Amino acid sequence: MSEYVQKLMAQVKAKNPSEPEFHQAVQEVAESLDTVLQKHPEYRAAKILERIVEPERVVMFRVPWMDDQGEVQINRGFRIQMNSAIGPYKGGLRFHPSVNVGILKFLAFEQVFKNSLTSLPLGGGKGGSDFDPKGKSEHEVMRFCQSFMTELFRHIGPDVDVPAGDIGVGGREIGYLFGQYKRLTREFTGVLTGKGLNWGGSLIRPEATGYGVVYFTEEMLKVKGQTIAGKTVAVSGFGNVAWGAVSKVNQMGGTVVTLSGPDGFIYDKNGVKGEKVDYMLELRASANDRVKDYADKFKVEFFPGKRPWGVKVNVALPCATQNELDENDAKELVKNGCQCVCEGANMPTTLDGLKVFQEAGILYAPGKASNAGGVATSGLEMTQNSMRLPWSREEVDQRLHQIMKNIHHTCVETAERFGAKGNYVIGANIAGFLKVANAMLDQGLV
Ligand code: NDP
Ligand code: 2IT
Repeated sequence: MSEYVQKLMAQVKAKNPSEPEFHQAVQEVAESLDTVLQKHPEYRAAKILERIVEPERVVMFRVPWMDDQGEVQINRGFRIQMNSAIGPYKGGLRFHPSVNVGILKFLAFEQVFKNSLTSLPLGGGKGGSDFDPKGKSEHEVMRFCQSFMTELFRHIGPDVDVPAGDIGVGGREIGYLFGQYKRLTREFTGVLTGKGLNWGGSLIRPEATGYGVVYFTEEMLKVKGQTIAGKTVAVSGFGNVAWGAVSKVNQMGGTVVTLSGPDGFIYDKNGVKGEKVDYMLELRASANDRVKDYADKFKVEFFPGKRPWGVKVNVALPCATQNELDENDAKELVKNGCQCVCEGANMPTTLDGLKVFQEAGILYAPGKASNAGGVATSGLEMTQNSMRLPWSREEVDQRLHQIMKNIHHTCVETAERFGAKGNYVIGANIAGFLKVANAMLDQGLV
């Protein structure tokens, strides 16, 4: 770590105590940018990175709602408006009991670079609540969403900030949020993405993140003269991203042998295929937080309390949540011959895990590059909303595919240009940074 990065990290930690995920995300990026900042003193002089780590705005609010028993409940709502240098703030909403400012700041920070990589005009933001959807009734979820939007609506807008889904927020929640936004503003606009198809949503958006991850994986394997066809794949999670990834791996002739949840992982040696993929949607909708139900239903092995990284596979796609793959997991994967790790979740690999992959020289893609297909397709949804014209499935999928190929090319080309051939972390961080940094320089001291 250079002196500059050390100093920056000391400042970030002192100013943002108790936010370990945010420190982790900043450190990964800052280390990657060392050579750029040395070559280009203008970024340092203008304190671009020091500005990027400071959110443009943080909104935190009370979300009161009443449960089915008539008891008052209070949650906390947030929106982090991180960076608007290249477009309106864009990024998902997460509803999970673990949500706090530090987690949302790490996600918003990652989102800035990811959105820059998509080549679309999207700034970065993230939001959510510590609301736990687990075990809540339909009515409770609706009342919560309505109360959440009753405050959030004054901070967002189709040209200001456009939220979408993330963990715990899918099509149903976006529907309730959109309905309330419309009542409050009397406007029907593309203020949220991930909308239903009958009211401004885009085809392929539900599948987009997972599809994009697999398109990116295919590009990485191509560099080594290989394809997904015939490969065994470990997937973690069982939510929206995992589902899209499993569907696309199947289409491309690979076999997914694991899924995971907070309760453990399942091993299905015949592959998560056909009706089993549809069953993933049921599991997610049940909000029971259990992947064991899959093992019971399809009579496959279940490993309670374990993560799927000890299984022998060619490819690993972590699609659940942050820091779900640590140094030991990474060593297990490498030892068992895994050749490619492509992140569907945001920051699923710890910094120590990441070093293991890099030292082993296997293909490794950071989420901000490989999971950008979700937000990119949200960008395409915004375009369709502005045109008031929906595109066909083929058109959206083809654009998504092209965007993922372009991001891959950008990562490879940038890494090589800055002397780090094959390092997707450095490629993604530098390319994502340059566009935002130059826009900030153009716009003066903002
Ligand atoms: P879902 O809510 O659909 O699924 C989340 C999955 O991760 C579930 O299996 C969930 O189980 C599990 N999970 C969540 N939190 C934890 C935890 N603390 N410990 C263990 N497991 C956990 O979310 P998505 O599929 O949308 O999101 C998955 C990942 O992908 C996240 O990192 C998200 O930020 C990222 N992502 C999502 C995009 C999108 O468009 N949806 C786009 C790009 C990235 P449970 O909830 O039951 O705990
Ligand atoms: O992490 C992410 O990129 C998302 N959750 C999707 C954000 C979006 O605006 O579609």
